[in-house]
Amino acid sequence: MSFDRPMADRRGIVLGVANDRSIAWGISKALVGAGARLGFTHQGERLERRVRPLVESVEGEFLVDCDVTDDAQVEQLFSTVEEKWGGLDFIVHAVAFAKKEDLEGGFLGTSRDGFLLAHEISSYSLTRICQAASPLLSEGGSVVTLSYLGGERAIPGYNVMGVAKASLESSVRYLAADLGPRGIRVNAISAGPIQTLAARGIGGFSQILDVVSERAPLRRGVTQEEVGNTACFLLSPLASGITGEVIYVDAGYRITGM
Ligand code: NAD
Ligand code: IMJ
Repeated sequence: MSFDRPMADRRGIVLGVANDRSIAWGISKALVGAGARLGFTHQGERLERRVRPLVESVEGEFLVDCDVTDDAQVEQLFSTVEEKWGGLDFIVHAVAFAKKEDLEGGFLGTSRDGFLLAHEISSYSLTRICQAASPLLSEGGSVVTLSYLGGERAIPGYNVMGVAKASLESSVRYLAADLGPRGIRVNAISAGPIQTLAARGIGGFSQILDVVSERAPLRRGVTQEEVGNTACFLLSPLASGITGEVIYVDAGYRITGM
């Protein structure tokens, strides 16, 4: 392994690029810098227009439509991977969704529908993707997903997404246990708040960023680039002894935040 280009010749897919502010895009840029070969997915035609130029700018090798709730699209994604590459070294899962109405007010009012939708997209999709990727994943393979502190603390407004993140983090441990004997690692990054599409329109988001800047040991928030570099590390052989973990990239906020 080259310390200079730790991802040289490794092939992986990135799920969750919506625009150039997406955490998945920060991760993609770090991976390309480390020498990785990438394939991408987008969700629906509307996002394709925005994502295609980004994919082309890093010489992404394919871009396929993949709504994680659609089994046929998930199967199609891995048919494409098999056809293009015949195998897979890593996966970036940066997908989450809950109904807007479930991210307002309290958790108590969460509907059955809203609960199931948030869990299907934000948690089960990781297991579904690992399942479908499993026959293609190589020894030394690595999977990274994105979580948030609201999965372990009750953070105002995060509500059903917090419950889904707790489920996602637990899924990381069970998937790590199942895939570990084949030399495949699974980890989560719990990122501090970052201004992305998934953060836009969330009431009080800039106050949350202010609180982080005041209380975090580093006295600032984190960037897509910092999350990208950590993901790149976890996906690379540099992290070969790390699996089933939740790694905090939050400027230390978790250890001092109230
Ligand atoms: P983003 O809006 O850029 O990315 C979310 C992605 O999820 C989008 O690309 C969207 O297309 C995709 N998605 C939603 N439903 C989908 C579906 N049914 N099928 C396929 N894709 C679907 O926002 P982001 O902040 O980059 O979010 C990426 C991840 O990071 C999420 O898991 C989020 O929970 C997590 N996260 C975000 C923050 C933050 O403050 N922004 C902090 C910690 C963790
Ligand atoms: C989201 C909601 C409430 C509080 C929040 C967030 N805080 C942070 C986020 C404090 C940091 C962002 N985050 C970590 C997410 O995982 C966001 C997920 C999300 C966002 C939306 C907004 C638009 C929509 N559905 C969403 N589903 C999931 O309609």
